[in-house]
Amino acid sequence: MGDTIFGKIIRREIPADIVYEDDEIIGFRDVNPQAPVHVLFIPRKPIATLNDATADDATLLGKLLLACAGYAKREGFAEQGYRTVINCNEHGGQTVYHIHVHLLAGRSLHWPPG
Ligand code: D5M
Repeated sequence: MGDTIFGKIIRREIPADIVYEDDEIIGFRDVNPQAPVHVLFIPRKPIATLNDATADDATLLGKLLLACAGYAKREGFAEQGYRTVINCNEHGGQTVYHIHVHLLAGRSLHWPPG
């Protein structure tokens, strides 16, 4: 796949407010926050969309979700609640083609989303 702005963040070519990092995953604040807490968790591996993930990525996808939950617990909003979202392709509202999990928290979120 082609490079994306998230690839540049991974390689530190552009700045980001990084709040979590391990050898496989980076978490950073969304530039256009939709809630008081809005963090994106991405794999260093450049998977374009959820459709492009394979069985080989199952553990990595699980780690992405666990990274979200771990962050929520450490930051103290896990009990109050939060939402994780993966947008896929045009109708899902995906704009950056490097798979990412949105972690949204800090307010009561509406359902269904628009
Ligand atoms: O979400 C893509 C998200 O990525 C969207 O909420 C804005 C955010 N974004 C775009 N560029 C940046 C940079 N440079 N830093 C942080 N956040 C960024 P999607 O699900 O693809 O619509």
